Amino acid sequence: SSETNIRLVDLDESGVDRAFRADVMAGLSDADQKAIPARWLYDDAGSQLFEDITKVPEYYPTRAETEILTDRGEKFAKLIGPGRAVVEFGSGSSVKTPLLLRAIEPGAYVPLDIAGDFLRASAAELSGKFPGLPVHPVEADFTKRVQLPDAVTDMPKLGFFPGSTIGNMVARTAVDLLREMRATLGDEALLLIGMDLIKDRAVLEAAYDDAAGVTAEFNLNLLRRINRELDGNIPVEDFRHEARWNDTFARVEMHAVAQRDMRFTVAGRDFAMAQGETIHTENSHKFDERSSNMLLRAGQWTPIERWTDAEGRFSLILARA
Ligand code: AVJ
Repeated sequence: SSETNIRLVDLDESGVDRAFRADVMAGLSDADQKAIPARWLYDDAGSQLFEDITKVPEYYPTRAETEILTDRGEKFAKLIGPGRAVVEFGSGSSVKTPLLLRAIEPGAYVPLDIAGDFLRASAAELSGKFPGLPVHPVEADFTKRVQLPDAVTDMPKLGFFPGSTIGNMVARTAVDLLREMRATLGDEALLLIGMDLIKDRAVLEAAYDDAAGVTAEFNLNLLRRINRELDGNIPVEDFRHEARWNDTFARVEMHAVAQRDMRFTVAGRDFAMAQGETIHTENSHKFDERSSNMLLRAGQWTPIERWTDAEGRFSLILARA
């Protein structure tokens, strides 16, 4: 919708992303635990590295979710029915979308993403695969309520939020997002959402610390991005990637661990780190049946069906408004 011409990225006079700088400066200044929000992992290099992660043998979520989407098409068709506008939150380059669209005979497809060029390119590619399906890409920050295109106003909606991206959020933020989705999608809506499951700690930690070192690169790329975009001199080669299961919060945490005492400068400000101190860069929360139901209920959604892959590693949940 061209009438909503919101500035999604706010650059200063020298081209620096203000929100990125603010998050990094605040995150590196925290005396208790340095931390930077995970969304900044996804610059062009980071997005490519995440694509590479989905192919390493230890990272099971993408394959497990794809298996569910491939095998349960008939069940989706029966419970979801035809004619819904499928609204995908953070569509990116999703390879999973065609599996869903093929199964359910949608009335329209509305991919939402903050990365506009990427969004339009993948929307065009998807259009080619589904001639006759109206596709209405919307460049938007889907963490807030989104005004959907007029063309889908009268269609019931199916929200699609695969990948366990909800797991990147702490409970409070996840609940806020689910409620915003509920407001965006309306009273008749359904939501199909991926949530990764709690499992053996060694399996979880390996999934976020693959032997080939792709996840390590993904994590340390954030420090490289800071150096490049915020005029920093963080000694990236003196950091080690760590994936750590936090059992209290049921999440895998990614940290960048300083290997020696150090000082560095970012955007004109000096920082110090002691050997062993970390920068916390990502949370990936894992769920069981009860905790996922609880989260959905808190976010104003009622779970109606759940599916897992054959090995029981990952869940795809259908909920109604
Ligand atoms: C894209 C958020 C689903 O948490 O599993 C993968 C990101 N980080 N390996 C996840 C990620 C490290 C991924 N999500």
